[in-house]
Amino acid sequence: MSDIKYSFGLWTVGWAGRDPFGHATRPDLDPADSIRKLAELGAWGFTFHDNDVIPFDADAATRDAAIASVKKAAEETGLVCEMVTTDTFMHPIFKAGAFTSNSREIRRFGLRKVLTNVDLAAEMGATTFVMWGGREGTEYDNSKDLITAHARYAEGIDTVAAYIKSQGYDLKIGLEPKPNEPRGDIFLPTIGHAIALIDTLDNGDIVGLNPEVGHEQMAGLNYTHGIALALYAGKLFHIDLNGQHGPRYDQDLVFGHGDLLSAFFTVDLLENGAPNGGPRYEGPRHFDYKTSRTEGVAGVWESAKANMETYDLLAVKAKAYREDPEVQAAFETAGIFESAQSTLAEGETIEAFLASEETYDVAALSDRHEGLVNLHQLALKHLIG
Ligand code: GLT
Ligand code: MN
Ligand code: MN
Ligand code: MN
Repeated sequence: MSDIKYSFGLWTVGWAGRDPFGHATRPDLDPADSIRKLAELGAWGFTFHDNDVIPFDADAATRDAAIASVKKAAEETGLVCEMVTTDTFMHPIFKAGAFTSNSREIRRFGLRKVLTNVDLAAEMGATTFVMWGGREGTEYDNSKDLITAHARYAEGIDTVAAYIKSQGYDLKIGLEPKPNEPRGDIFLPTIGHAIALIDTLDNGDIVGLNPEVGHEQMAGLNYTHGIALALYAGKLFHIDLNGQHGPRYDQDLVFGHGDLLSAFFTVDLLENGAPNGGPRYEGPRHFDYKTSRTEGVAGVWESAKANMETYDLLAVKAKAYREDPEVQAAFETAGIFESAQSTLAEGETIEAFLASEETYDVAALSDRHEGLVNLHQLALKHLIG
């Protein structure tokens, strides 16, 4: 395998197959065993929710033992705990949200759970703290004051960010958008919505995004465009890679097992950067998928391997695509390199621009051949050739 840093949520391999229509199809796994197995398969890191490891009702001794067991497995294998996240969705107390519940007591309970978990994240050496607000939302538009709910959401996130700073932790928050499921409508449904809310925070400098492939695609959106915007905004702090077939329930397939062409362009952007350079994603290649419930335990590890294998294969193909002189020539024809020139010249004022006698050959410009089908066919040939 390549030396790309792959990381896995313990809840991904740990999913026993319980869904709204059926019981578990596999046994629950011991998180420490999962860490050992992931290390064996060549993963670099792991991530977890507090309750993937520590039962919701755990007393202090149970909690300490659970953390010690995971730490021991991490130390033995060298697997890095790079991200920690909080379960604010499973327990019935969070049925109407944690940070956006109408109940102030529930919000204070949720905040305490998250802040306690920030301490654990720092203790584990994690550098990213993900917040997926799965229950922050509604089924009915009149069930919350929608403006106030966003204010409470912002308040909660800002408080967590302020706490991270006050403790001097080396942690950044990654908000994870999702349009729906489990709520009818989840707040911060897309990358763009999250960036807009971050802009209102006092401590937004340490708050960014953890976009998931399938979640953007559930909203009918283009994941690669979304992470490009997040990179441009300096907000791509973490990623959740998986597969999805268009707008429907959250499929959480293995990376590349959904829209393969989209996965190719995602890998191309992550591994090779944009054609004209610009900000790069330097974090771990993190997978958040679910082993299909048709699979036995063998399938859990086959699926984990398949994620890394698919990414590796796409990385090799994306590199060859970008190094192909024909592709570079097609970039030139399409004007991709010209797009790096600013529209106004350096120092050119708007007044000077408007006053200039510059003329445009509208007919010739309209006839411009972009050669985009050729360029895309070159990509396709690299992908399946
Ligand atoms: C849950 C969700 C994922 C999020 C996890 C982080 S929880 O499994 O479906 O997309 O990344 O809280
Ligand atoms: Mn998902
Ligand atoms: Mn996710
Ligand atoms: Mn998920």
